[in-house]
Parts: sequence; structure tokens; C-alpha cells
Amino acid sequence: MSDEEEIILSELSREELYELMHEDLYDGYAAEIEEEVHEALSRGYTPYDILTGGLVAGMDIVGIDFRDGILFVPEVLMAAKAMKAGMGILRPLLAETGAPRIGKMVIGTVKGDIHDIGKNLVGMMMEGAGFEVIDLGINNSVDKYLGAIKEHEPDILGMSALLTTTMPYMRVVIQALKEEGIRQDIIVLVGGAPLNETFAEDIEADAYCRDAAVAVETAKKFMQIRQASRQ
Ligand code: B1M
Repeated sequence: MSDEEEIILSELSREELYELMHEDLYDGYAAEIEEEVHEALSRGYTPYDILTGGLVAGMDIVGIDFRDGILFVPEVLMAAKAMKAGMGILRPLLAETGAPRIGKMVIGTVKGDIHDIGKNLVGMMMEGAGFEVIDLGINNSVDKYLGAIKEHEPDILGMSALLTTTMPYMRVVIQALKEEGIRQDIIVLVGGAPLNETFAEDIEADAYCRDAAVAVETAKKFMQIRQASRQ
């Protein structure tokens, strides 16, 4: 938002408000993003609509300009900070379903990779859908994953990778699960922009999840199969 123009948020249409969010995300204005998220909530827009229409769509634009060399790491970090500020407001609202816990998931970004926005989004959506989520953060080694699985005994392991150089590490983790004799005890879901279904199949994950909504649907589907097989 430029200093010269006085923007009155309440006068903006939904499209204008979301467009402003895209611009402020691009400029890394965390405080403005927070105000805009509050404005959108006060109008009764759902947290999911604000997340996808305002924040995720804005981050897509950042991604394109980062790829094309228009934005650089410091600017993208500022945008990521602004995105997190907005997500911080939405997180408790997305989780506020009051639904009984339907399963447990350990999730983390793989070793060598510090991207966590998508992973955080998946965690938030899973919590919102009634899963208990243990978030291991970024840069997770095999030992970190194995330790968390032994400690928390989750139904699902979720792994995220955003780099073509780090996605092969998922295979290393799955191999370790096999060596430990626990592969069949856990549902392995993987995601991240450079992955696809073929890759997931190749590394013997249970499924590739294109986005957070697909992750929730896939997790629910696998939990149903697991519960049915136990009856
Ligand atoms: Co990075 N980066 N980055 N970056 N970054 C990408 C990934 C890149 C595609 C940009 C580009 O060139 N177009 C490119 C990767 C190229 C490649 O490997 N093919 C890239 C690069 C090269 C790099 C560095 C190497 C840059 C450098 O230093 N020269 C460096 C690497 C650092 C490292 O990890 N070791 C780097 C650094 C950074 C920042 C630190 C500046 C910052 C990260 C901040 C943070 O995450 N806290 C950053 C960002 C923000 C991006 C982009 C712009 C945006 C990623 C993002 O947050 N997207 C990204 C470009 C892009 O993807 N368009 C880029 C929004 C998010 C909601 O989507 O993460 O895809 P996404 O998550 C989705 C789905 O993929 C899926 O659901 C999510 C929600 O719908 N999903 C899962 C993700 N994880 C899942 C796990 C699941 C299920 C679904 O488990 C079940």
C-alpha cells in the first residue's frame, strides 16, 4: 500500500481487498496483511476463502517473480513473513471445528530444505479437519522422523520438499522405515511443488498430495481404509 493513497479497507470490494492483500504480501507488509485479514474476517469471509483467495494466491505471484529473477531471497523472505502473519490469525480459526480427533500426523520438511509455508498450511488444514498434528519443522533428518514416529506413534507421516535437490531425501526416509520394519504401520503422504504422482509411486509413498485440501481428503480416505481393515 503506498503512503500517498489513503485506502479505506471497508470500502473495498472482495476482489479489491484480495488484490490489495496480494500487493502487500508482495511488498512484505506484515502489519497491513494482518489488518486486511481482520477486515475480511469481519465481513464473514471464511478463513479458508481468505487463505486461498488472499494469501496463497498472493504467494503464487511472489513465486512467479522469484522464478523470473524479479524478486530475490530477502524480498521473498519478507513476503513469507507477511504470509505467516496472516496465517497466524487464521490458524486457530481453521482448527476450531470441535471435531473429535480422527487421526494423528507427524509432518516435517525434509533435510536440506527450509521451505515451510506449504507444510504449515497442510498442518493447519489437517488440524482443522480433526487430526492431531505434530509439526517437526524444517530440515529433518531420518533420525528426527524416526524419533518422532517412535515417540508419537502417528497414523500418518507427512513429508514436504520444495526443491528438486531435496525431494530425493524422501526415498531415504521411506527406506529407513522399511529397515526399521515399521513401513507397513504408517501411511506416508508426500507433497511439495516439484513432486508428482509418479515420483510418489517411485519412492513407495502411499500418495502424493497436490495441495493442502488434497492432503486432508487423502488422509481421511486412508484413515477410513485403515479403520475398516482393523474391524
Ligand atoms: Co525458495 N524456491 N528457495 N524460498 N521458494 C522455490 C521452491 C522455487 C520453485 C522458486 C523458483 O525458482 N521458482 C525454487 C526451487 C527450484 C527447484 O528446486 N526446482 C526455490 C529455490 C531455488 C530456493 C533457493 C535455493 C534460493 C537460493 O538460495 N538461491 C533457497 C533454498 C533454501 C533451502 O531450502 N535450502 C530458497 C529459499 C527460499 C526462502 C527462504 C527465501 C523462502 C522460504 C520461506 C519459508 O518457507 N519460510 C522461499 C520461497 C517462499 C519460495 C517460493 C517463492 C514459494 C514457496 C511457497 O511458500 N509457496 C517458491 C516458488 C513456488 O513454489 N512458486 C520457491 C506457497 C505454498 C502455499 O505452496 O509450498 O507448494 P507450496 O505448498 C503447497 C503444496 O505444494 C502442498 O500443499 C501446500 C499448500 O497447498 N504441499 C504438501 C507442500 N508440502 C506438503 C506436504 C504434504 C502434503 C502437501 O504432506 C502430506
